[in-house]
Amino acid sequence: MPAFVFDHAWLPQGWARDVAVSVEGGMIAAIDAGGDAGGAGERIHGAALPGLANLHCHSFQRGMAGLSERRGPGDDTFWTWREVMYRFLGALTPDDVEAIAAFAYMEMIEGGFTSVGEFHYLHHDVDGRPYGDIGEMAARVVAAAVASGIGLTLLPSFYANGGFAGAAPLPGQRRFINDVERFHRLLERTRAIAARTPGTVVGIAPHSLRAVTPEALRAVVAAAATGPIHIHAAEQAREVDDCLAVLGARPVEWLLANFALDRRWCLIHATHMNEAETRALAASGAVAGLCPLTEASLGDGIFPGAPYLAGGGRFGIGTDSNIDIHAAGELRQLEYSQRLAARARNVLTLREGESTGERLYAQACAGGAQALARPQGAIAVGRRADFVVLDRDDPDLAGDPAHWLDAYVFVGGRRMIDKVIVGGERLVERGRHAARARIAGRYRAVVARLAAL
Ligand code: NGQ
Ligand code: ZN
Repeated sequence: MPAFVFDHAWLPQGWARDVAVSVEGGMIAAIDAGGDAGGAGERIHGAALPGLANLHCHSFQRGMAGLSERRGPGDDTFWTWREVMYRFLGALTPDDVEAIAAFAYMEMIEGGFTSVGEFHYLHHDVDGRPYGDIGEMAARVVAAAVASGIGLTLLPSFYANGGFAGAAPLPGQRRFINDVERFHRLLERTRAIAARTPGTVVGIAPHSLRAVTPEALRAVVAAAATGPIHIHAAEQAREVDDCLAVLGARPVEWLLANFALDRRWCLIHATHMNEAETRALAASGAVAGLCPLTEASLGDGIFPGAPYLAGGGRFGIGTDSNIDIHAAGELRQLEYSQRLAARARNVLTLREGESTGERLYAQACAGGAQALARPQGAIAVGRRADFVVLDRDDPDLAGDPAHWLDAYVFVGGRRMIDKVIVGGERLVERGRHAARARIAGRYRAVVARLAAL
């Protein structure tokens, strides 16, 4: 029964000193603030935060980071980026997918995330035919998570159509496509694969209202009695216009009207909402899956953050395209986008004197844990023993702890991360993952091979 004694730890009630934490089966079994775990604990010279969940990720896209930053012909938009992305994924083998995912997951742990929600749609071979094992790619994602040590919520994506109104898939989408019946076979196989790795959670991810018809969406949701349900919604203005034209309502409006959105649901992006949608989603209990760095990278728009939080809305954060894997960086971008739009400061707080860093971190912890159905997000008994330990010797942590979350989110970011502990296991020391050399070596070979194609 390993135990740690943290110099400082951020408990639900705030910062505490000399916090002894004992761990059983990867979970926090006891906490003694001001104690020393009977002298048995390992002293950790640092400031421990609860590990954050990364609720939205397409891990393979890490392999094209930096490859879509040249101006294309004509207007360069989300839709032209998507063409580059489809060309990139057309070359990936299962080995490539596993190597890229392992590298992305390792960077997530180094960057302050202790679990990931993989919104997984790269299911089939390059010609669109399922692999001999329909769960081949799911198994690769699980293997990558195991290699890195990250907690995994696997969200097999249901992708049936190339666009609204049941449009036929584009050639670049062949690898994603299933009908309802084949999706259920894939889901069953994914559950069997995941069951071999304890702690892996499986949910479902109908890709978007573009990629599934209302009837097919109803069938897939009805068949999933429990577990998370994630869907992309209202990321791009064009998607809102097309949805209005075909379904007669805006994407979030349509989902609210047609499904009982509750704690199981996570709407990814939810960027373009009117006031009524913002209010209703905030009151629903569902989580908005915000991916601020990707949303900025892709030119999506700005989430209506202030009214959503004022209405009690829940959110978590995701790294989505993995252009820059950085927990603190996501939270900073979230607040900064709001500031640019509102021409104001400290927009995502609710009370005078409140720390923006603390509010963002606490809400993202809670929303991420809910959306991924994982017992994490707080240093508390019964939660997973996941800790992001900031370096106590960092000069920006020499002052009052009341400012430490702000220093982490807005000033130091990942530079401040010294250790990361996942399920009681120390995976990162001095900011580096223990398996970095091996995982990075394999990833480097994939990057070199893809560049030579
Ligand atoms: C995705 N990414 O599934 O990877 C999408 C692009 C689409 C974002 N929406 C594909 N950021 O939406 O059709
Ligand atoms: Zn996405």
